[in-house]
This record gives sequence, C-alpha cells and structure tokens, in this order.
Amino acid sequence: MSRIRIPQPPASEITPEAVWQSRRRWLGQAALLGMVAGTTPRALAASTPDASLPDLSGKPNGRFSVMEKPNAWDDITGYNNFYEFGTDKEDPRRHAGRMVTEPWTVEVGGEVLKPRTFDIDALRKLAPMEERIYRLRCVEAWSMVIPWVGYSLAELLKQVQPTGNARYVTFETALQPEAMPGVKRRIIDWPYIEALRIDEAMHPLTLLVFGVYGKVLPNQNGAPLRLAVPWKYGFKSAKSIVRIRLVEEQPVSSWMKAAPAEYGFYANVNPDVRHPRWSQATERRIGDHLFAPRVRTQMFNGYGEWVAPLYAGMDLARDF
Ligand SMILES: Nc1nc2c(c(=O)[nH]1)N[C@H]1C(S)=C(S)[C@@H](COP(=O)(O)O)O[C@H]1N2
Ligand SMILES: [Mo]
Repeated sequence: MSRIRIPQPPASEITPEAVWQSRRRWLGQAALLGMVAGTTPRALAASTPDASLPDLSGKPNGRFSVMEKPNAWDDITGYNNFYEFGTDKEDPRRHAGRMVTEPWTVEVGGEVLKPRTFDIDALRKLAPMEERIYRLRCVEAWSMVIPWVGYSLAELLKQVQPTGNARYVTFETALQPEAMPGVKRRIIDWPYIEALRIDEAMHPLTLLVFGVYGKVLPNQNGAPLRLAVPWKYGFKSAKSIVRIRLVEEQPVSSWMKAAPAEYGFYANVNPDVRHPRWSQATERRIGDHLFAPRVRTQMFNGYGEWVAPLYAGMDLARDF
C-alpha cells in the first residue's frame, strides 16, 4: 500500500466555511427555492426526499463539493440511466423496486493480500460517511448536481491491501434477471462491468456511495452501493456493485466491448473530444427551465486542478 501515492487537492481548492454554510442552506431550502421559481405544488412535493426511505446522513465535505444548488429529488431519482431496468429515463424508477438489495455482500479480491467478502452493514460502518455535492456529467451531454453520501473508495481498498501487481480495479454489478427487464436485450454483455486505474480508484474524490440527500440510496440510483467518479462520464460510476477485483492488466469494460469507437477506458469528461455521434463541448443542465441555454462543459468536469496530474504525459484524444 505504501507504494500508492494518494494525491491531495491543492489548498486553493478548499471552499471557505462561509460559502459552504450558505450552500448548506440551499439543501434546507430546496422547497422554498422551488416556490420562488414558480413551480407547481406537485413539483414542489417531489423536490424533497422520499420520507419512507431510512435516513443516512454524512458530515458535509465542503472541500470536495461543487458550489451549486443540487437538483430536485425528483430529477435525481426519476431521470436515470440503469439499463438493467430499461433504456427510458423513467424505467429505473418504475422497475428497480423489484431488485433485491438485502442481504447484500461485496466480494473484494484479485491482487490483494487480504481478500474478503464484506456484508453491506459492515461496509456502511467501515469509515465515516460524508456528504459531497458532485456534478454528474453523462456522456449523453446532460448533467445534474447530486448530494451523495458515502466515503472514499480508498478506505475500502486499504482494508484488503493491494499487492504491487494491482494496477487496475474492476467493478462488477448485480445481475438479477427476474427483477431486471432490461437484461433481456443484449445492449451490453451483462453483467455491467466498469474499471478504473488504481491511482484513479485510490483518488480521494472517488466516492463509494450509500446514500443521497440524507437518505439511503433508492434502488434506481444503485442501491445499496455504487460509485461516483465526478471527473468522468457517468457510465464509469457503476451501480449496485457486487464484486471488486484488483488486476494487473487493463480490463475491457462493458461499454468498451459494446462500442469501442465510442467509449474508451478513461472516459474523462473532455469537451475537446467529441463522441463520434455528437459534440461534448456543451451540456444540458437537467432541472433548468426549458429555454435555458446549454452550458459549456469543463475539462474533467471542473476537477482538473485535482485530477489532471493523473494523466500527465498522456494524449487524452487517443486515450479517450
Ligand atoms: N449497473 C449500472 N450502472 C450504471 C449504469 C447502468 O446502466 N447500469 N448507467 C451509468 C450511467 S450512463 C450514468 S449517467 C449513471 C447515472 O446515475 P444516476 O441515475 O444515479 O444519476 O449511472 C451509471 N451506472
Ligand atoms: Mo451516462
């Protein structure tokens, strides 16, 4: 483990406490803001978390959060990509309730000294939960702001002690054909597999997520645990993880296998590299009013100061 250097963000990125406190108020006043914007009472109700879900709070981490108002609960839990449940944005909310998330274990193995199968309860207690507000930039050129609850994936990886041969980390996600109408279509080779380089996986920004908006994750967002890798396109953030393997060779992820010309291993948010079928220069911000202009996409989704050093010397147009 001592061989892996965990990069630390520069001090200039640290958010002043006062700014952070005012951002906190956005969360508390989400309903009020809805009223100011003139939304209907129905939309207002949907802008706050579902009270039936158990609470899961985290200590606000201002340093790692974007200074933007989070999207409404209804956007975050009703406009989703989770192809196991179908390809329409409403399919995950409609169908994901059938996924069985209890009991749940995560097997962590491969190039590690201490392979181990963790129970979800043990994982929830492994490290203190933090709340981090991340922007999620989908490869489809839309984005959202989401207040996740979790802790750095590095906390989990440290437990199993990666060997010197561990150069990549793969994430395998749940496959429950009875509950997942989407897997009948072979859009990708199920189960959904994603992967990171070890230094990306160990980066403190890479979050293992258990909750959102102070509640445990709803199934459609990847219950009971998923990743959030904020400087990469959303598809890198695998949902409903069941297996983590540390490996020596660069893995082939599901999307690379399905469409190698469109989806690369790195998948860093990069406005200069177009998707073969569309530009990545701008994004539509979900929740903005209908005629709001598209917004310029930032390199590394705005996290360049922290993560650009990971790619020093690489040609990111070739390694897209
Ligand atoms: N298992 C699994 N994980 C997945 C996906 C998926 O289809 N299956 N979609 C990805 C994509 S394309 C995006 S944009 C994000 C969406 O996360 P959200 O619905 O919680 O916003 O999840 C990612 N993780
Ligand atoms: Mo996505």
